[in-house]
Order: sequence, then structure tokens, then C-alpha cells
Amino acid sequence: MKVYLDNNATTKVDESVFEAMKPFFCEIYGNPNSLHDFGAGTHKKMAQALDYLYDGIRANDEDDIVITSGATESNNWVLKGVWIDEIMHGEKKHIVTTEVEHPAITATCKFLEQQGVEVTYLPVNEQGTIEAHTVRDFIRDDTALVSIMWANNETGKLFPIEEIGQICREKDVLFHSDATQAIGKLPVDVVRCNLDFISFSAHKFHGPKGVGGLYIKAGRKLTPLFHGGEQMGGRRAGTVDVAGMIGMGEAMKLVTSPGALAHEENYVRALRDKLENAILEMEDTVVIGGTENRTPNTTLISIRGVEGEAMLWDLNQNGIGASTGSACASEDLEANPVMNAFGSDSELAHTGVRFSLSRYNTMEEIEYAIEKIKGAIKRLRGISSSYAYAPESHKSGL
Ligand code: 7TS
Repeated sequence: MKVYLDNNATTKVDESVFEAMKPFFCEIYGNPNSLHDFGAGTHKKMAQALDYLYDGIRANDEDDIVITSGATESNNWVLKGVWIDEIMHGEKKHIVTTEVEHPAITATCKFLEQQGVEVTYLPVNEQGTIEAHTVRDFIRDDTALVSIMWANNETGKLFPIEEIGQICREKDVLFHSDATQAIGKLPVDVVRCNLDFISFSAHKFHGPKGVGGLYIKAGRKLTPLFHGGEQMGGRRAGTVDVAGMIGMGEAMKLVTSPGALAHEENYVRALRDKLENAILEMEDTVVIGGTENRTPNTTLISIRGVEGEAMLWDLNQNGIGASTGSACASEDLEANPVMNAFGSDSELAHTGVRFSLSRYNTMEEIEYAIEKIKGAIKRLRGISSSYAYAPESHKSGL
């Protein structure tokens, strides 16, 4: 049996999404900006896709949603755009973010620091999140932007976006959230949360890879990252990925309907909890950040005495795909930075395995995975000498 439990890395494209995209490769292939009929039908479908995107994140008609190549581009654009508009050509010089953002935020912030921007990286608490008042404490008169993810990709832990939005509005600071892991897992309402910008990637919610979006609230200036043609109302140059945009719209419609969100909340959560509880029956296992306040599909579990990479290898032999953290980082064997940020001891930081589920997983798959995971834990602990010396403290939590 093959069981895919790495949906925070990427998801399967839904068949209906694929069907909606198909005509836009070989049949309707004209450039949407051309004046002839070869792209006829493209505009209508693109407009419909945009409608689905606006509805999915509850944007106002006057706001902009710009199609990008994904969350990495969207995150880069917000940070670099605000740097240019507010810091380089303005009075401000400070950005507030967290220690546990995706590298598309943290690496961009590091780059901006080299350019003289001051960045505060807020640490997370033992629950793997931050409290909104902490953000208030760190906003300064010269703060240009607060950028805080909606849901963490490793742990699924949620951040208090609505409360932070209130604070940013009171303090008159721009607010961005990387919502890549939130869309399709819980309601995302950009207006209610007072957001100026959000980033997302279609492939995290059953759309295609290499396409995503940046929400920009009406009236917000953001210097483009790409200059060239006048596509996307002059916000982003370059011929848009038509099929990708249409697929992303379909996927957004699919995953943000009330029924789909309820299914995620009930069905996917039940499968995740079954898997998690079964692993927690094994000694010396702990959910990083605890089990409260998370996306329904994710669990990051530390299994004392079992090197995360060894576990992944063993599971892969049995047809199960999981992760030790970001696939983007899986080529180096550095300890998981998110677990480090939790203050875990260094041994523990190497023992995290992330299981991220989707609507396509079945109970049968989960039962199979449980059997194989338990077998792997026993086998790997059997050959791990360090486990015998593992400190008892592990049992008490982090
Ligand atoms: N932001 C978050 C929160 C993410 O989880 C990811 C991908 C990205 C941005 C980047 O998305 P992209 O589509 O531009 O690549 N996260 C992961 C992950 O957790 N494992 O593999 C990729």
C-alpha cells in the first residue's frame, strides 16, 4: 500500500481541478493579452478563477489578488516591496516576524538585514505560537510591517491573526500573513483580520504547483518585483500561467466551501487524531507544541531515540511518505529549526516526524500507517544505542 502523509509539502491535484485546466494547454492556448480569437474563452475563465479566489479568502472587490508563482514569490514581494516603499524611501526601518516562519520569509528577512533593515524575530512559546500582546510590545514607531504566518507548516500551530490584525490597525502598521498552510484547512477572512497582504500557493490545496497569489488590500502601494509588460494591472509583469490560475481558482472553490471546511475539520481531523493517538501510545513520544489550536491535518511528533531521517527511510520502504520538516530543507541533516525554536534539547530536535494528511487519506491507510510506524519505532529503537541513555525529562513534555 502507498500512503501519502506529506500534504504540507504538496498535495495531489484534484481531478476536477485537472479537468478545468486541461483545455488551456492544447486547445485554448492564445495569450490572454492578444487581440485575436485564439485565447477566446480565456478571459471569462480567468475572471471566474479570480472570483473564486476573492470568495475563498473573503476579499473585497476593490482589493487586488495578483497571480504569482507561489508563496515564495509572494513572500519575497511583500517584504522587498515594503522595504523599497516604506524603508528605503520612507522613515521606517523595522519589521516584526517570528522565528518559525518558512524560509521564504526568514531568508528574505536575513537579506533585508544585510541591507540595513532591523528585524525582530519573535520566539514562540511552549505551545508553538505567540500571544498577540507580544506583537504589540515589539511594534515600534519605526515599524513598517508585521509578517506572521497563519499556520505553521511543521506543527500546524495557529497564530492569533485576528487579534494581531487589530493591533496592527491600532498602531497603523502594515500586516502580512503567510497563509500558505491555512487555506482549505480553516476559514481565512482577510477583511475581518485587518490584513493588508496574504500569500498562498495553489499546490498546498489540491491545485497545481508553481502558481500562487498575493492578496493586496485596496489602496496599498507595493512596488512590483517584476518589471516588464502591463499584466496584472501593472502589478506583476510576465504572461500569467493561465492554466495554473484557472486550476488555482477551481481548487480554491473546492476547498473553501463550508462543506469542504467542515469535512477537513471532522474527517481529516479524526484521521489525524487516530494516527497521533496511536503513536502517542508508544513510550517517550510527544507532540511538539501540544495538541491544541492546530490545523486539523498536521502533527509533528518527537519519538525519543529515533532519528527522524532514519524513520522516514524506514517508512518509505513501506510505501509511506512523511517528512522531518520542510521538504525544502530535507537535503541537509541540520536539526529542525522549528523544533530548535521551541527550545527542544538538541537530541530531541533530530527526532521530529511530521505527518500531514489530506481529504484523500482513508481510514484503511491510517491503520496501515499505524502498524508500520509502530514497527519502525520498535526496530529503530532496537538499533539505537542513544535511546538507552535518553533522559527521563522527555516524558514531561518538551
Ligand atoms: N510558506 C509556507 C508556510 C510553506 O509551508 C511553504 C512550503 C512555502 C511558504 C513555500 O511555498 P512554495 O509553493 O513557494 O514552495 N512549505 C513546505 C513544507 O512545509 N514542506 O515542503 C514545502
